[in-house]
Amino acid sequence: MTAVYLGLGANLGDRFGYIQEALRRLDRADGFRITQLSSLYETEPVGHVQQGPFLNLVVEGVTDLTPRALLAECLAIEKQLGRRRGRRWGPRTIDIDLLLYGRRRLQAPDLVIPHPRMKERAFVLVPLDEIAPRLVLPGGETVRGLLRNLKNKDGIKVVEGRVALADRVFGSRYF
Ligand code: X6L
Ligand code: MG
Ligand code: MG
Repeated sequence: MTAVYLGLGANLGDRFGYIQEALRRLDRADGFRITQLSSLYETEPVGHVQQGPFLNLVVEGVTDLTPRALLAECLAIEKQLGRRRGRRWGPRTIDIDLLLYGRRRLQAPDLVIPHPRMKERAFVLVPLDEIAPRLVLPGGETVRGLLRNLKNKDGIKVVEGRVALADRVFGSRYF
């Protein structure tokens, strides 16, 4: 069993509906179980700034899937939830990024772990710090340390706390 962290984002259509459905489908997938949710954040778009605001959160899970099998599951759920691949970094119904897989490093054409942009993204580091402040990355950095060095932590606000969110998505299940 390996501890993994996923980043979810949505900025098209019923953003919360897509996030909620993605969380439920991930948790139901064979070989993967959610162990913690961050709060839900509304965040200003980064990259292509001419698009609507995102809802973002980070999920902690445990898995006995390989990184590649877990990636395939994430991509399948994106597809089920209507994601269309348009221009790079364009708007999406749901994006599920594999951020960290234990302390492993992986560099393949279609899968790079740790996620190459996570270390400078407030919309990843702020929610990750909430659920795993002392987490150590493969390079030895802590999430808390990366966040301390981050220049721009603006444009992100909590829209629902983690307890209320977990209750809304998973009912009375205890994390
Ligand atoms: C220069 C060049 C500056 C590229 C930034 C930043 C590219 C972020 C891609 C960049 C650049 C990304 C989300 C988002 C995207 C999200 C919010 C990406 C991929 N995904 N903005 N922008 N949340 N707030 O999940 O992360 S596109
Ligand atoms: Mg992404
Ligand atoms: Mg992605």
